[in-house]
Amino acid sequence: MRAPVARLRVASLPRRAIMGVLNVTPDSFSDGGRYLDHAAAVAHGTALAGAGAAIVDVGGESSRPGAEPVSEAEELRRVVPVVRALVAGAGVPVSIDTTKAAVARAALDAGAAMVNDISGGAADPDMLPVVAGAGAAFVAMHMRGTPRSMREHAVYTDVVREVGMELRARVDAAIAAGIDPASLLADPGIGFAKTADQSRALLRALPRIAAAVGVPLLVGASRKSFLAPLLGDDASSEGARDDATLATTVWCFTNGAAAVRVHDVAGARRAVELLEVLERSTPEDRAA
Ligand code: PMM
Repeated sequence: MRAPVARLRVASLPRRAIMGVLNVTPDSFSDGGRYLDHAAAVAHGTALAGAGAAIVDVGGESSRPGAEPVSEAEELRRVVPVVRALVAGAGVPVSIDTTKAAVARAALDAGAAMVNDISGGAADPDMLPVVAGAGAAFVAMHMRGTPRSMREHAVYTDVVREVGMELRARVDAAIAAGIDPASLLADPGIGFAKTADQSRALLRALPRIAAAVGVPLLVGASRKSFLAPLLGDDASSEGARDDATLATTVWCFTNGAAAVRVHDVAGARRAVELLEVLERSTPEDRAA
């Protein structure tokens, strides 16, 4: 058994933290297949940390709409060696993106400091106790159904109010299970059981959602399909989606989000630095 990981508190992350995405999958919608190879995955995770990610988020199961589930054995095989290598060498905390308690436990044993669960701990009854027992940080994301079925569940009367209440229930469950509230992030789950319009409504209402859930927000809008209708002919270009993602990053951070989950960490880092320069501008700078 490893020594317990140092407890990761949200307050110890940089203000406006960037979580870098590392999908060790053949089929994730944007980077599927690129990092299935162990060496490529570790190199990319290390590069994300070097580019300014405060956390590297390793996932072994695609959550694209309609995605086929992956067996526990296969998910463990994909992610655990990568987590172990990044914990040893990346120099930043590693998060495990999974809905399976056994995968979370193995990744925590390999040194991960955070569990990012797109079901908010609802998919596996052992998840919240495993995270609490390890003293790990937790991201509770909002989703309805599963990635296979979630499109059917994108029916809301008031999406902002309902997502806020349902996410609050997941946060309460995490705290009731013993997870330290200071180590919790909540995520409205852009694109998960949400139409493009609903995803945009949630982004517009981030301060209301933050107030409803009571813990800092992480937002994952990177390269998601709700951006496509805004991109015209460029919709399928990764560069165009990254440009659009940057706009969402700036939006999230100027609307109170604590963290964003993105593929293009270098771009997000530059945007955060510029925001901070602008905030530090003196009245004279502004008058010039
Ligand atoms: N999106 C994806 C996967 N995991 N986790 C959180 N907390 N928030 C998200 O929005 C989120 C996630 C799907 O995107 P990917 O295939 O690019 O990883």
